[in-house]
Amino acid sequence: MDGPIGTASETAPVSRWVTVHDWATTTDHKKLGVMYIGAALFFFGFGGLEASLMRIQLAFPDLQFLAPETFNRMMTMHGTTMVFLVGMPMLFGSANYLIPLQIGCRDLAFPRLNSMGFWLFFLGGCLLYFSFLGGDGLYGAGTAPDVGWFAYAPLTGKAFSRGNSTDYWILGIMVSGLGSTMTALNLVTTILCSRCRGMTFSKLPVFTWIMLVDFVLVLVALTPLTAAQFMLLFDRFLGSHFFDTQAGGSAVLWQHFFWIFGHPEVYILILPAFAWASEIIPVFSRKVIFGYSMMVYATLSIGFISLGVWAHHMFTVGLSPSANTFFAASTMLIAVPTGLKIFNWLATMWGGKIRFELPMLFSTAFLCQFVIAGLTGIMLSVVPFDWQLSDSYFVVAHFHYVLIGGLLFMFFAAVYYWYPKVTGRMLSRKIGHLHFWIFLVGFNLTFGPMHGSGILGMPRRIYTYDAGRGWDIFNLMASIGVAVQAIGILFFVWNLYWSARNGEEAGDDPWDAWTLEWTTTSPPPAYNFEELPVVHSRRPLWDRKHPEDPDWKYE
Ligand code: HEM
Ligand SMILES: [Cu+2]
Repeated sequence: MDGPIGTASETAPVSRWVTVHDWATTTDHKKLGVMYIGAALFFFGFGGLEASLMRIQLAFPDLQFLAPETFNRMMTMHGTTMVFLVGMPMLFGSANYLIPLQIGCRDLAFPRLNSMGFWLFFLGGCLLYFSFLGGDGLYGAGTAPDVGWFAYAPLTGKAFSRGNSTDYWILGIMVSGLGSTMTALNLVTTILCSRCRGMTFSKLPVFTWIMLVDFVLVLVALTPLTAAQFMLLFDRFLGSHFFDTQAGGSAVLWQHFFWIFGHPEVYILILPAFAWASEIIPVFSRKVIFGYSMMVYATLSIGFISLGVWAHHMFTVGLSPSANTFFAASTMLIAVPTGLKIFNWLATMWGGKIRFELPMLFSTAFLCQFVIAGLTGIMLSVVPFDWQLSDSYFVVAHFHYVLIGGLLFMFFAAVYYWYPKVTGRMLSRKIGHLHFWIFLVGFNLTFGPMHGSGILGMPRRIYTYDAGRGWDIFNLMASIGVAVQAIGILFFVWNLYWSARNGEEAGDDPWDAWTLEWTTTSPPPAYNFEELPVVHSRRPLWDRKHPEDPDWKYE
């Protein structure tokens, strides 16, 4: 206690503010990466709560748990949140954190732009949620937006959507989208310009390759959405009639604009899962990834084709038969490169020394569930089948198998894999197994039965239903499944918290991995590398560990 003024005990509260200030003003890609992931989990809490409320309402026929208007709001906020405020930050968070480490540089090309991108994204999300404090929805009642995450015209025109909740939806997503555009541009520039010596495009880790394609998609896809949102604002406030069918506008025009964004968006959300799987599966199979260049070309063609298939969301709108045929065929075409990837991951595992650590466990579940999602997707691309099942619970089942069975399972895999790098500690294996098995059961219990209720004709976006249509048991199972999933998620969150303090020390390279991020300390120092690395192959760390048998001899 005899030190100078401001000894430890006196400065403790001050230093907490210093920490907050540090994070709030940081331009370090690693801190921003962690903040993106933190924001994703924050909004995931809201999105999950909204989903749970919907599932409670749908657990039994004729329930009156939520009012119809409230159900619409929960559905809109859930979909919008999960797509823009959970899926997107997962992408940007992992890319922000990992790409500079993987390509051997010290930060993104524009560090301050990176910080601005994050804060715009985050404040856009907050703006959307401020609507709960009084946005007024359809018919001027209530608060949060209630027009669906797709905001179909003419429902979103001034005539039907009174109050300002739709404006919150437009502006919140626009602001957050502006941030995403900046960050995507920043990451593209970084990958193009900041690679370390020797890191040619043929040596780029598959993760970074897939992310590069993803950011280009972000740039291409967000633009039509922003344009459409401006047009909608003009309709609502400046007397234009883009989407006003009474004055020569077109409601189908909105759908075209929206889905030219919306379909690639689905690939924007799933490509990170492919990127994580392409790092994790080889490391835990102790083999190089099978068909590196095939993986890259498959990613490029997925990115390309995904821009041309949007109208499969509009098969029931009444486009011409030739348009429907074209979009059905191009949709089926996407199955080819996607199937190729699945084949390559399996071939990577084939004959490998597989270690079923948690990241691998989640990846294996991802493979199984994603195949189901892919198969139901191909079924839906068949036009007469889609006429029957469009806007039914079959579709809800299909896209949740993509988004949860695909994206979320691989997100968990990625967290278990890279958490040691970020924190210096391992996640608990015991809690992790509880998380895995409980969540696996809960997820399949929730969304498996929806295929059934969908085939039996249950439409999506209904807030209740009569008994005796054969839907009851499927709905009850789905709602119980949500409770099970929630327990799984609680174990995950508990694991994140508990292991940060009590986890086993990780060391720099706990999985015996191969890419550059594992050459730094865990957590990495502020400037990543004291000396910028030089690489000679796709697995620089393998070369360093096995100088007698390096990869560059074979590539
Ligand atoms: C935690 C488990 C989840 C449950 C129980 C759940 C449940 C639901 C329900 C009941 C609907 C309404 C379906 C309808 O009436 O059309 C829905 C819609 C939707 N969900 Fe989920 N969901 C979950 C997780 C997710 C995740 C992780 C994502 C994306 C990353 C997601 C994306 C969507 C989208 C985009 C919609 C469409 C909303 C709309 O049509 O406006 N969901 N979900
Ligand atoms: Cu689509």
